[in-house]
Amino acid sequence: MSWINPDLIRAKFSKTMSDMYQQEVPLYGNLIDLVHEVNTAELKNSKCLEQQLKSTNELERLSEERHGAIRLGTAEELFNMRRIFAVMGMYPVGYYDLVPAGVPVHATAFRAVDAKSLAISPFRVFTSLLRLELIENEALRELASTILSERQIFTTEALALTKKSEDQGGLSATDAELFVQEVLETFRWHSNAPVARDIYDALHDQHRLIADVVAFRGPHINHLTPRTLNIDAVQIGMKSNGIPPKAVIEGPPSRQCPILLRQTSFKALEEPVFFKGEIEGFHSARFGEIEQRGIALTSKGRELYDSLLASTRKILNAPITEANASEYMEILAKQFEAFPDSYDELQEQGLGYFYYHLDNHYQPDQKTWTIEDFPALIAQGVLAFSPIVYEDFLPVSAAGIFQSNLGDNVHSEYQSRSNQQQFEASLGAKVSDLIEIYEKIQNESIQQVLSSLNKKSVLTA
Ligand code: OOG
Ligand code: NI
Repeated sequence: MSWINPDLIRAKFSKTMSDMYQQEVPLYGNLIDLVHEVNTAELKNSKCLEQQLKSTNELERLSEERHGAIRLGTAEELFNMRRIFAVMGMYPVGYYDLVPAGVPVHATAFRAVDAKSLAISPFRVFTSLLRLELIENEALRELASTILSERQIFTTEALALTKKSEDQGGLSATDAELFVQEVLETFRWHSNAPVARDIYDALHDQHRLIADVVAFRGPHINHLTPRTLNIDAVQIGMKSNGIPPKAVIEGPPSRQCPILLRQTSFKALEEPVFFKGEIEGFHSARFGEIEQRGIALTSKGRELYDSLLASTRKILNAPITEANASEYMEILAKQFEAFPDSYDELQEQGLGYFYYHLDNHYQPDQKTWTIEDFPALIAQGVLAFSPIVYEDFLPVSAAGIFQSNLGDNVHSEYQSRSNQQQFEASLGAKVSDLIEIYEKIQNESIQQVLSSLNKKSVLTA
C-alpha cells in the first residue's frame, strides 16, 4: 500500500480552506482580486521577474495563500492540532511570545520545512495558544477554563483519521480526501456562540482576543494571506477599492533587496453573532492579509533589523495610528538606510543566508578548496549566490496584525515572562529553531559547492 504524499494533502487542504474562506468573507475575495491585478501589472513591468518566477516554478502558485492563522484555547487542542498538521507535512517552527506586545498568547508556525515540500505547497498556519493564566479575575479565569474544557474542536473522524495515519505511516488517497473535509470543520466560522451574552461581554472586557477564543465553538480561521509582488501598491489599492487597510505595512520598509517579511491587512469585519441561539450581537475577528517575503537574515542581520525597528518606534514615541502612519513610514525608511541594500553587501557582511553555486566558467584545478576561499572565488566570478527566502514570522509584526484587528482595548502591562517550555509541554513536542534551519540549508549548499569544486580537481588530476 502506498500513501499519498503529505505535501499533496496540505495543498488540497489549503485550496479547500481558501474556497471556504472566500465564501465566508466575501471581502477577502475582493482582496484576492486586487492582489491578482497588482501581481499581473508587476509581471508586465518586469519580464525579468516573470522569467525568474517561471524558472523556479513559482508562477502558477503565485496567488496561492501562503499562510493563515488560528487561536487555540487549551493545551490539549494544541497537542491535537500538532498531530493533525503532521499528517499534512507541517511541523512547529519557532516560538513567538506576543505577551510583551499586550496580546495574551504565545505561538508557533506549523509549516513544511524542506525546500521541495515548500515548493509543492508553501501553506503554513500561525497557531497561537491563549494564556488563560493571564486573566486576572479569578472567577472569570475559572469560568473560561470550564467553557473551554467542555468544547471539542475536532470531529471524531478527524481524530480517528489522524490516529490511523500515525499508526500506518500515512493515508490512502480516499482517506486523505475525507481527512481534508473533516479537518476543515475545525476552521469553520460558527455564528452561534455557545455562551450567553453577558459572559461574552465579560470575556471581551478582559480582552477581545479572550472572547474570540473562549466564546466560540472552535478556532475559526481568522485570516488567509496570499503573496503579492508589490505590497505598497496593494496597500494603496485597498483604500481605493473599499477595503479598509490597517494603518501601516509591518516589517522593513520597501527596498531594492527585500529582507524578511512585509505584511499588511484589512481590518476585521463586524459580524453578527447569536448568543445561545437567541440574542444577536456582533464580533469582529476575521480579516484578510497580504505578504511579501525577502531574504532570511542571520542572527547578526536580525539583530540589526530589530535594533532599527526599535529605534524607529522610539523616535515615533507613540502608538502607530492612521494619524502618524506616514510619519512612521518616513522614520522607518530613514532608520533602515543603515541596513545594506545589495546582496553583495548582505553576503559580505554575513547579514543574510544564501545558496551558493558554481558559475559555468569555473576551470577545475588541483587545489583543495575550503570555505576560506569563498571570498576569492566570489571576486573571480567563479562562485555565485542567491538569497534564501525567509519562511517564518516576526513577533513585532504579528503583534501589529493582532492589534489592528482587536480594536483599541489592548492591554500592555502583563506581568509575565515568555515561556517556551510551557508552550512545548502543551504542544507535546519541541519547536524547531529558525536560525538552525536556515543555517543548515546554507551549509548544505556550501558543502555541495565544495564537494564539486574538489571532485572536479581530482577528476582532472
Ligand atoms: C495571528 C496574527 C499573526 C502574522 O501574519 O504575523 C499573523 C492572529 O491574528 O491570530 O498571522
Ligand atoms: Ni498573518
